[in-house]
Formats: sequence, C-alpha cells, structure tokens
Amino acid sequence: MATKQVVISGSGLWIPEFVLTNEELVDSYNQHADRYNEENAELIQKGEIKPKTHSSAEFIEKASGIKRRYIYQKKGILDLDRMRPNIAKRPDEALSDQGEMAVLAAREAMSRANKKPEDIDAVIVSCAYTQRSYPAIAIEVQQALGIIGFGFDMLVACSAATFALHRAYEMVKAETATCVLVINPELTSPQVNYKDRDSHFIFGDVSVATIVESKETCTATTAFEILSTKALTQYSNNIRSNFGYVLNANDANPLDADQYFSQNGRTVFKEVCPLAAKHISEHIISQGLTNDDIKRWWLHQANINMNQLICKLLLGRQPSFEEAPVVLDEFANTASAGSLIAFHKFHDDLESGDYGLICSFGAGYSIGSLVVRRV
Ligand code: CO8
Repeated sequence: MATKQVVISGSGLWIPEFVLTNEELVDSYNQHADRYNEENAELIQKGEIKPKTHSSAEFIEKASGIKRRYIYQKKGILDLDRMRPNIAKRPDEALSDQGEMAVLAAREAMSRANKKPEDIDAVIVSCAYTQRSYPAIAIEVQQALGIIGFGFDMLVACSAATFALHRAYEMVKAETATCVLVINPELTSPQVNYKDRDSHFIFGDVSVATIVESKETCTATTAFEILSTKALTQYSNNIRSNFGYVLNANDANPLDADQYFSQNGRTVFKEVCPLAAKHISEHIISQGLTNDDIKRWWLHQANINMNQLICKLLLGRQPSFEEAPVVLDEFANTASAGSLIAFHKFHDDLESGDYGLICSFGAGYSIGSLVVRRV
C-alpha cells in the first residue's frame, strides 16, 4: 500500500432539539408497569406471568452513568398508549430523517475541514440501522450536498463509526478516493423497547460526521493523522435485534419484544470489557507505543462502569475526565457515535505529536480502534 499519510481533518455533531430525562422515562415506565399489572392481575395471581417491577432513575444513573438523552422525536414515547416515537412518514421526494440528520452533521465537519462539496469524492453513511435499504442514505446525502463521486451505507452496530473510518482510511491510502465524508446518523429511538425495564433508558439519538483525507490536501487548523486501524469481530447473540426485511414473510409482529434491541447486559459487560482491553493494548503495542503514551482515550460510550473497568485494565488506575472524557451522562449510548462525540468535543487542547485512541465495542461483538496523532 502507498505511504500516503491520512488525517481526520474535521468533525461535526448534530444534536436533536428534544431532551428526555431519566425521571421522565421512569415515570412513564412505572405507569405502564402499574397498568400492565392491573390488566393482568388474574394471570399474575395464578403465577402464570410475572408482574412488572418499577424502574428507578437512581438505578439508571448508578448502573450506566446516563442522566438524560437527546431524542429525534419525543412525541409518542411518553404516551402510555404508544410508548414509541411518533415520526411522520415523509414523501419519497423529501430528504429522509436520517438523510437530514446526516447532512446537518456533515455541514459542520466540512466547514471545520475547509472542504467544499467539490473537494469530496466519497460518502459513507454508517450506523446501527438505516431507515431503508435503498437507495442508500449515503447517495441521498451525496446528492443533497452536491458531491460528485460515490457513496454507500454500512451497518456494524456499535462499531459502525470506527469501521467506516477504517474504510475511509484505506480508500485514501489506496488512492481510490481523495477525501471521504463519513457520517453516523444514529437514530436509535425507534428500536428502543420503552416497555422493557432493562433497556428503556440506554439509548439516545445523535448524528456525527468526520472528514478523512490525505495530509497533502489538508488545510484545517486542527488535524489528526490516523497511524493505524484495527478491527475484531466475534459472534454473539447477547446483543440482538431480529427486526429486518424478512419480517413480512415471517408473519412476525414488528412490535414483538424480539424485534427491538435486547441484550444480556451483565454477560455483555463481562465478555466485552476484557476483549476490548486486550484489543486496545495489542493495537497500541503494535505501533511501538505503550498505554501510558496515549494522552486521550476517546472510548465507546455504552456504560460508565465498562469504561472505568477497561481503563483500569489498561492503565492500572482510573483515568481523569481529561484523559478519558465521558459524554454518556448527557447523550446516553448513541450506538456507534459515542466515541466520536467525545472526540469532537474534547480534542482542541491536545498538542502536536500527542497520541490518542478512538475505540468502539458492542454488538456483533465488534471492536474497532484507531491510533491517531495530532498533526
Ligand atoms: N430500574 C431499577 N432496577 C433495575 C432496572 C431498572 N431500570 N433494570 C434492572 N434493574 C435491577 C435488576 O432487576 C437487578 O435486580 P436483582 O439484583 O434484584 O435481580 C439489578 O437491578 C441489577 O441488574 P443488572 O445485573 O441487569 O444490572 P447491571 O448492573 O448489569 O446494569 C446494564 C445493567 C446497565 C445494562 C449493564 O449490564 C451494561 O451496561 N452492560 C453492558 C451493556 C452494553 O454495553 N451493551 C452494548 C449495547 S449497545 C450496542 O451494542 C449497540 C447496539 C445497536 C444500537 C441499538 C439501538 C437501539
């Protein structure tokens, strides 16, 4: 492969206008649980089904570090007769919801990287779900922004953002593209089961974007060279959603619990933390560096306790907020976008030559990392 140096030259973040607090979520869930128990009192009494127990805002914050989340469309989620977002269907001629989220984050990334549409020749939209299969959201975004070249969508759950950055890096290295716009419009709320106590609090909506290009074409004031990328996948059913295009042929009900996100959270925690720590350590060592050389850890944002354990395994101590910034309290788990929100918000203070690590870990299982150095 050519020796071209590849940089991240800009990032963008779009935040939905609606905020949903733990307290609001818990209040509606608890009303739902009471109503469910009342309606099923007989079956519960006979021991045929279990009653639903209350959720708690204190538990959520302690178990996950999440205090609130941004939501694309709040209407409908807290309505006891619905408990799912109410997102109006748009006409085929209009920009799709994810297309719009993507464009809004992309504009900021392009502006920070000093890039015009004519400077970009590839668009990757990569996230946990796309709202349709085709035409690709990336091609729609390409048209909306006036970019000439090619675009495609990718799905890699929690590692969608890092794996897309890997592809962009390889494309610029191989000179199959000169400047790649990577966008992660994470519209998670339609896949959250707000009637499930174990997972109703986990996710939020957001969109992030990054520009990846050659160092030679970079004119941005802040840029990070991508020194190396590393990916790992290992099959697991512990995080799963059965929702997909075969649904109609299965005669399945799209509102059944298995059509939504579900997980064995404890098992995920136990299995993914050591896997992620090993992956990260091996990646850093492969670059002739040690964990202590890394000035900033832009880690996946699924759970605060996971990040603390991974950092303990890597550093033998708890990192400061400055070393491993956390955005979970404000954004919740935003599927693949979390590590890039942290990157976007917390990179300006690093000095030229400082090393950082971007890493995601989650469903699949999938783990993706990038070792970067401030230019
Ligand atoms: N309120 C009050 N109590 C509760 C609640 C609640 N909401 N939920 C559970 N409890 C109770 C349990 O019943 C249990 O009680 P008891 O001890 O009496 O049985 C107790 O609290 C402890 O329960 P857990 O063991 O389940 O609690 P944990 O401490 O393990 O915390 C977590 C639960 C937060 C889920 C934690 O296990 C975790 O975060 N694990 C890692 C999960 C993770 O990172 N998953 C990644 C998922 S994201 C991903 O991969 C992206 C997928 C694609 C995007 C999807 C978009 C929709």
